[in-house]
Amino acid sequence: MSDKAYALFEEQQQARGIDLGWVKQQLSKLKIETPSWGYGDSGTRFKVFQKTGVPRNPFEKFEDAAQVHKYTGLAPSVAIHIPWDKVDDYGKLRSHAEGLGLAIGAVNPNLFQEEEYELGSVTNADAAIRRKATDHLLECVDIAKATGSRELSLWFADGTNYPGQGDIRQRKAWMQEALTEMYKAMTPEMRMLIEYKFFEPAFYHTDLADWGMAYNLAQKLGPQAEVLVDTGHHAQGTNIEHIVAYLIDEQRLGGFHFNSRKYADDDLIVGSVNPYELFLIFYQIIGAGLDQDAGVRRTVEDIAYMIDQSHNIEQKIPAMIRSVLNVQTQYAKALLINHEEVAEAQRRADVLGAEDAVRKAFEFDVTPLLHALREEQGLPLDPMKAYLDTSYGKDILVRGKGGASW
Ligand code: LRH
Ligand code: MN
Ligand code: MN
Repeated sequence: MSDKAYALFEEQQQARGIDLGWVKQQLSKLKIETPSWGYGDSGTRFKVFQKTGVPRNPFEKFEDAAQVHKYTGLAPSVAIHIPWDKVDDYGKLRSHAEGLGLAIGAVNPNLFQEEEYELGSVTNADAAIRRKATDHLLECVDIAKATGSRELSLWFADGTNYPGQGDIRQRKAWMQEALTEMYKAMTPEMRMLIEYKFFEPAFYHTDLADWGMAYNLAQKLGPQAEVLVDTGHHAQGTNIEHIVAYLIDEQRLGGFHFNSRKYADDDLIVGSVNPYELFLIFYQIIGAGLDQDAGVRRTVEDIAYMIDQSHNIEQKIPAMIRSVLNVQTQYAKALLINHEEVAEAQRRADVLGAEDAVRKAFEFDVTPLLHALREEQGLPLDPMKAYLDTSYGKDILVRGKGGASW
């Protein structure tokens, strides 16, 4: 790294009133959870592609995830999806993860891959199917106890394809009933993250279609229920950062599933298409963190940053390294916003001045800052190169084809 580049950068930021000591401190606290399913075989609605070398079981998924953390220092936990990651002994999986320097993160119940769930899981008109689905939610609470996970992350494929197919209000009641049962089973340390998505696989109505529905349900359930924002789950043009600001202010933003979306829920690499959106999301979060209101600050510290991506055509470990680095880069840029300068422009009703105060932070090249940070943390300056220079990617080819898939 060039010390000169960093010295110049520091000088430039100091002149703007930005304290790089504080920026680095914030950056060193950034933790991004990666999903176990991002390491396995995946695909599109049309085909699951089988790659050579993908993990054959949950234990190997953690081994691959450990590589991402080793070179980036950013990804110390891994979310699991049940039954994709079902094992006989979760204590064993936990020790394996811990031995690799990782923790088991959010537990995601899977209520969309069994035959019975064709017409819905917790909102199915058949009471026996609703019972089975609710029992699976309870099973996941028990798994979370064994894995030491704090988060239970819920997404439902439930919905209908045609008007009249289901009783929307009745289904709403069934959803609340099932989640209430789960909520009561949680320990006081746990929290339920409720994810929404406006379409797919159901296309007429989705039982939890937007943040308002998820928020309303969380409100009814209690303080341990919060909303999860998957950046891919919105209509084109939706102002996601507005939703983020609103939920933080209501102290109900539980976390994120980061990914990049061009058309629908395509789960592409976060920050690859619209890095400015990611930057603006962080602008809202950082702004709320600086707020005097202690409640808002607590919420900000508790936000679970998670990746939710499937890597179909790209190599999975480098794709995950790219993803967490993209998040770090946009976070670093957002930390360069001078909030006082923005507020000052707002007071003057200076529209362009306020917009400029935000945007110009995005335009800085934060490479010298990230290099300095990694040097201080004993990490390689270029984590991607450091990983690609090893033989890990080649060594895992002995696993062959036909690994774990969703
Ligand atoms: C749904 C979803 C959900 C997870 C994941 C596998 O679209 O994003 O968050 O269950 O897919
Ligand atoms: Mn998601
Ligand atoms: Mn999704």
